[in-house]
Amino acid sequence: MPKSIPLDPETLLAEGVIRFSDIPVNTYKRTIDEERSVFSPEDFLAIWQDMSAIREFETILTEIKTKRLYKGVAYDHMGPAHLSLGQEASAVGMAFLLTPDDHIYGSHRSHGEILAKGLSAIRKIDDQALLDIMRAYLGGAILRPLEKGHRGSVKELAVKFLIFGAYSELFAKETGFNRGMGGSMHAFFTPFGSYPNNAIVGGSGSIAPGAALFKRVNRRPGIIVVNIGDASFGCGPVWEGLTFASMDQFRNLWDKDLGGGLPILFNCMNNHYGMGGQPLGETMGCQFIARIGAGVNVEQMHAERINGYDPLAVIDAFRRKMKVLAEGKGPVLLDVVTYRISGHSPSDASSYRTKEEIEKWQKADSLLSFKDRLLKARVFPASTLDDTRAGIESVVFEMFRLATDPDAAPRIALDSELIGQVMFSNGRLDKGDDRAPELLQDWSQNPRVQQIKGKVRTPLIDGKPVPKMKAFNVRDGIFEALAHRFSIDPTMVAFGEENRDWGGAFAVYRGLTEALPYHRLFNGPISEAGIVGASVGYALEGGRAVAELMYADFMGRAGDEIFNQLSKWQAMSGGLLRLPVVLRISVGSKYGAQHSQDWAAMVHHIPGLKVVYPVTPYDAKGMMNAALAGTDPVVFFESQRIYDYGEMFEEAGVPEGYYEIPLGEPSIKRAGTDLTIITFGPALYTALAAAKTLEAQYGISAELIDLRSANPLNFEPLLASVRKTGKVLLTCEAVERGCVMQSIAANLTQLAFDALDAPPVVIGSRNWITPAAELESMFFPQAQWLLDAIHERILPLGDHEPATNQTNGELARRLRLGI
Ligand SMILES: Cc1ncc(C[n+]2csc(CCOP(=O)(O)OP(=O)(O)O)c2C)c(N)n1
Ligand SMILES: [Mg+2]
Repeated sequence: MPKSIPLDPETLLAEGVIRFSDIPVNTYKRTIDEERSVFSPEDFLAIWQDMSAIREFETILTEIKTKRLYKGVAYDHMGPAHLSLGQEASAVGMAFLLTPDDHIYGSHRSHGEILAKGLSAIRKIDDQALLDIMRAYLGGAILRPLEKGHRGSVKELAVKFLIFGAYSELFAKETGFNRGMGGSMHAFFTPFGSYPNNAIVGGSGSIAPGAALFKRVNRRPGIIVVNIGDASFGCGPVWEGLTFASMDQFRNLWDKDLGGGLPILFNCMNNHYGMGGQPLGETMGCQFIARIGAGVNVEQMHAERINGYDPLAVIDAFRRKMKVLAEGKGPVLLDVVTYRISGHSPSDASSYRTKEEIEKWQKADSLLSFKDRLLKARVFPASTLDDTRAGIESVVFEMFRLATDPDAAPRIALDSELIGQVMFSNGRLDKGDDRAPELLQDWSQNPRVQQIKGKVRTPLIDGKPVPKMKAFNVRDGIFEALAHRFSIDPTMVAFGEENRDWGGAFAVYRGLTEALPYHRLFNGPISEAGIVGASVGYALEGGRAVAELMYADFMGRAGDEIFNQLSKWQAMSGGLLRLPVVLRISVGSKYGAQHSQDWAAMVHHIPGLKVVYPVTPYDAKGMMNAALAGTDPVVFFESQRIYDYGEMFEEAGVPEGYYEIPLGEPSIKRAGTDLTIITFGPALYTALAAAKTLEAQYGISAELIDLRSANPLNFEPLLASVRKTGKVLLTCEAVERGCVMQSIAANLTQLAFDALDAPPVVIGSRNWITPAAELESMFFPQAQWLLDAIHERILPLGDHEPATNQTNGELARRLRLGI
């Protein structure tokens, strides 16, 4: 189904002006008396209580960080504490109307948001469900110390649970929401609808649109709120998230019954400071964060500036904007004016602002003014408000005390393997939902499937190699794996640049356009961070995403999303969240310095990612099948150089049916006895050519092993081979310095030193920019280089005349020059 968006020169070249509409600023004016028809007295009291809870929670932390003592309880909190004293009304206003189906994402300064969201959720969840949540969560570990002696209601117990779980998380205790693996800047509790908070400021900006995408695609109720600081609106990923969230296709091209624009509200907690820099008047030029909405889409994101010192103004805005989102007219942007009275962190001396300024905001304090208004309107006598505040303060203090108690709130043992155990979930997930997967046609009708039917899946046909045009190739292998999973898992979506009509930049997706509706395969904006970030958000919510980067060199544009987000959230959640994302990354050639580099080593270095690089049709299909059946993030490298290669190793050919190749198992592509050659990526084919020459010209039998996976990796087959041959050469097409093979070589040296006749030799590409296509043979390892290196450094090859300099002396010279 091709899209149809006609471009007419007459329209596009016609004269006109672009008109903007007014963006409301602090327009809320209702009195408490007027609000009595909207809020019950219990509502007013709840707002007051929640603001008081946050105030006390943060006050205790300030004291503990600065004095290590609060009301007789001594505690040394070593980690960070970014406090939000002053911002209570914004947090409580934000959370008040949200249900547990509405999910919030945030930043390093989110204690108040987590508490507000939790307190609001507790009011909306019935007692039995609350008990079920608390009993099930971490096997009841958080609940257990609280149940003893609790005499109040279930809801009161849940409030304790929330505060104890939050403090415990901050203090790195096992009774924390994330078993202490998240900490102050990353705490969250999904059963109450609070999702990952990000210490990479603005990080949630690219993730949250993926969460909203999940809600739309899978027709789930609720909205996504992403709380972002004002200074973080300078972050690229936030802008990419805005772009992603506001794509016209949601309303123009996607099935109407999905509900239209993404249900996401970008909520700027605008306290007017970064750490000390000021977006207003110094580091940004928009003056009002709300103005940004005007540049994003025609509706200007329904942007408004709101008085975040008045919880009722914030609630009023949320009420109106949630309606906008329900009507499919999202995204929305709110610019919530607030102020942090506390420093950026407790060590902050606030040297960047005056005492007078802080005093003015203290005078305008949202707790004082709200109380004052409630009293003036005679909603409650002062004693009711005072008692409520004292009551919640004592609960907060008690939970703080309990969280510092090593018996009630222990830390994981220092010799525990827990952190190692949560790095990967290593699970299986056939489908994320029981719905029937949405497909537009039967696969038998699909042109790509029909074309593949006529292809040869074995290495030979009539005893001869299969011509390229007829061979079932690497592309086809990946396609078949994707088609299979799309047919099983209704939550699976794929997106990236030029993914749909173009069929993916390298035609892997050709045929999927006909088979899948827009919401399962679509073009993202040219926003690598936005694309990878959205895949993270989509998976955090329970879906399976396949994101694509057109060239490995573009990983830089999605650096944070790959290195800090995709990789870390499973472990930072204490193993509670899963991240079934396959990030397809195509490695280029012939396109010069910025389109032809293999960056597998970068992700190999990052804990929490599975990194694979299959280069045969058999491996590509089997490993993609495994990646798509798992629950971990897999960075799946593909080489443009060999997309159209047929199967050359698997005698029986590539099965038509489903099979998996476990990630982490190297593959012996050719057995041998004299020398081991280990490859990663398309260097397999270079090494194969070298192995053939070694045999034909020098009578040397080389064992050829394709690593296929950099992490995890079973070293046993490598060690068995090296123990047999005593000699090993490793090669890949990444530049030699710091490449994956260096680390494999170092490990082999440690694990099999006694069996080696010579040190492992690594041959990668030169430590240069990738030159023009015409000069590539100077850059990428050639079969000749491998022969020369073997001759010079591993095993003299009789009368072999080296054509290139692969000596140790040359290696040392290059190292000295840094090239
Ligand atoms: C990517 C990134 N850059 C810089 C920092 C350091 N940092 C932590 S908080 C902060 C200021 C953020 O300001 P804002 O977004 O307004 O949030 P606020 O702290 O005011 O809540 C900075 C620069 C960071 N954590 N992440
Ligand atoms: Mg700020």
